[in-house]
Amino acid sequence: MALRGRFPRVFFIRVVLVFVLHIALLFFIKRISHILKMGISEPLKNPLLASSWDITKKEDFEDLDESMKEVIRFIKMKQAYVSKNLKDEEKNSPRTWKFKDGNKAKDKSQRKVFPNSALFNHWGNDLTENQQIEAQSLFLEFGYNVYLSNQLPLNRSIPDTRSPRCLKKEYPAQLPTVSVILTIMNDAISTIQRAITSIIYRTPPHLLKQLILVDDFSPNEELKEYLEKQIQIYDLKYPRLLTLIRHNKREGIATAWFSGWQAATADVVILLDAHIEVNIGWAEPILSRIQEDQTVVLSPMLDKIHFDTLNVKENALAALGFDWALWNHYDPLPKDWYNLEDDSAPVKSPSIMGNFAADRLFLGEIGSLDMGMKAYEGESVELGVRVWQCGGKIEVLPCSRVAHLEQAHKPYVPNVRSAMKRNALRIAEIWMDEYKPMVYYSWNLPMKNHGIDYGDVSSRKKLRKKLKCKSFDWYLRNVYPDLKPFQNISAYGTMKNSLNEKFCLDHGPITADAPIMSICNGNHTQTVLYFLSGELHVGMLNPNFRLGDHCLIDSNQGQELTFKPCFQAAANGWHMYWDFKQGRAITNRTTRRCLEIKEDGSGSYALILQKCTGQRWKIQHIVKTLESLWKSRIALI
Ligand SMILES: *[C@@H]1O[C@H](CO)[C@@H](O)[C@H](O)[C@H]1NC(C)=O
Ligand SMILES: *[C@@H]1O[C@H](CO)[C@@H](O)[C@H](O)[C@H]1NC(C)=O
Ligand SMILES: *[C@@H]1O[C@H](CO)[C@@H](O)[C@H](O)[C@H]1NC(C)=O
Ligand SMILES: *[C@@H]1O[C@H](CO)[C@@H](O)[C@H](O)[C@H]1NC(C)=O
Ligand SMILES: [Mn+2]
Repeated sequence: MALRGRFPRVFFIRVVLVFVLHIALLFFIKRISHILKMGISEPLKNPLLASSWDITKKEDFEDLDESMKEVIRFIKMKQAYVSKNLKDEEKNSPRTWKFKDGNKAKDKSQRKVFPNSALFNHWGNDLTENQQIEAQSLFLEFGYNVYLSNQLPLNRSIPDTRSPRCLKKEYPAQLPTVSVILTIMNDAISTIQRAITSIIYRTPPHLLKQLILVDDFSPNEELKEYLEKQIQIYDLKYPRLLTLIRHNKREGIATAWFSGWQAATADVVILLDAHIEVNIGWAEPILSRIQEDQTVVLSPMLDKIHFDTLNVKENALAALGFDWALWNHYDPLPKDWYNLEDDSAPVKSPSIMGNFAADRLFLGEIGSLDMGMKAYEGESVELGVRVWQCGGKIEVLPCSRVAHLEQAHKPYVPNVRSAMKRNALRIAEIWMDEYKPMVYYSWNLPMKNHGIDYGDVSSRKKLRKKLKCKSFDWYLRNVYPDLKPFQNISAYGTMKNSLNEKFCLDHGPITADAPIMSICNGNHTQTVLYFLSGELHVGMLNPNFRLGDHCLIDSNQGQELTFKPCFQAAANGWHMYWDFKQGRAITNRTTRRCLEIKEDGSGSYALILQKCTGQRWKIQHIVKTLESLWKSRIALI
């Protein structure tokens, strides 16, 4: 009791000290990552090192990427929380705030420090506040639950997701050897080690010739040193199995694949992310299929490791397709496949599933990897169209299962969209012939003077010629008929009225049934497609537009306009055809009434149909080459 008067000050000093250490810890995790200096299965410890980082300096704050800003906001939040509690303490509040690490508080339901963080939706209820902060900062750093990953055994079992038919299959004793290549980009050590462990345990040892790690200049600088040490340890048990390649700058996935492929010596290469766990019997189906046919490029079927709980969920079997922006998505299984009535049969796929296997020499013959592809995104489609057009094929193997850790966000891969846009144009220019405008439409770019540098494509075009690769038209007809081209587009992009060019025609919210005018913002809801037929589609370009797109129609009620699904409007004979020439009025073909806008008194505009008053419209991009483009084509739809 005598100590009571002094207690708050002692407590305060302790809190401040622990805070300094905490901030040091958070920056340490980002900047130094000594975490790495552990033995293979030693649990990771909290590295507490001092750091001179001063988060109060504004310009430093501006330099940080968003995720680190978020950490700092959290720290500040926590500081506010502590000082509040400190006052409580002084007021002799019964509430005490233990600022010590430890699992003591397990019995109590913990306050959520990050109520809005996706990490804690289904996980982490029993973590102390300090543990929550550590877990959250690791999560922001890597995009998945590294805190939990660090605690799970490296050799954990995961559910066997193969169909019963797969278990009955027998594979030849003699199979090709394999070099497994793991590409690393800012992956956590324990996650990489779990990938390595699963591969070593679940691949027949006499077939596993190499395990090559390609580190694409991960930001955690000591990864290389750490991995080199690890390799020495692995070498004692598995001589010369592991190899490490580290890029000196960030190259992107295609070049990382290339580096791995170049270092490989086995018959077959399998290229995987480093945040995976291969499942039982994963390698044999791949190796025996390639033994049968060296021109087939394979993707193991990916199951999902949840980013938060790290539980494995079986994914439904699918092929991997893409849209005209060249974003990948899962496609339904082909009809032919169902006819086989065998759920272990390989699935023909338009593209690879991010991870793939190939005969090493065959991959070289078709140009290995396009190192002109930068950063991340698009490489699966590039490989997909190249393999098919140049004489190979792609299959997904239901009996080969690899669990893939999803990332809730991708730190250190800033601006995925702009990388994708650039890579998509590159693919379009090299491989897509007269269909390349589809990609430009989808990205709402003009065909010329778009200002996007997609690199030198001449050597890849030469390669295509040398290999006598087939056309993209062939690819669409024979491999991917579900990818429907937009035909007869005469204008695309935003649509502005001469009355006020700050406003653009806008679809509005997804559920909207009438168009609005809103301040031009480049949002996809403001892109329109105007067809030669006179149809005016508003909103995001959709390759299956016949099902999903919205057409502007006259509701036939006074001045009002409305949206209807285009296929429905066409089927019902609704009036959906508009006359338009660039810089002119938009008129109803029947009544000659005009689509115009009217100020509503509050500075906004409403769209109306009225007697023409001379308003003019402009659509951003006009298609000039249309006639010649389609003249010789048989309609594909
Ligand atoms: C993992 O390794 C430990 C230690 O070698 C062993 O006791 C355990 O059975 C292994 N677990 C699995 C699932 O293989
Ligand atoms: C495209 O336009 C041409 C020429 O006007 C026409 O013959 C063809 O049917 C149109 N195709 C589609 C799919 O509307
Ligand atoms: C784009 O449109 C969507 C859907 O209407 C909306 O939620 C979003 O806020 C818009 N973005 C911008 C930058 O206006
Ligand atoms: C054009 O006017 C006719 C006659 O009023 C009407 O039935 C039709 O819906 C209108 N169509 C468009 C696209 O405005
Ligand atoms: Mn991945």
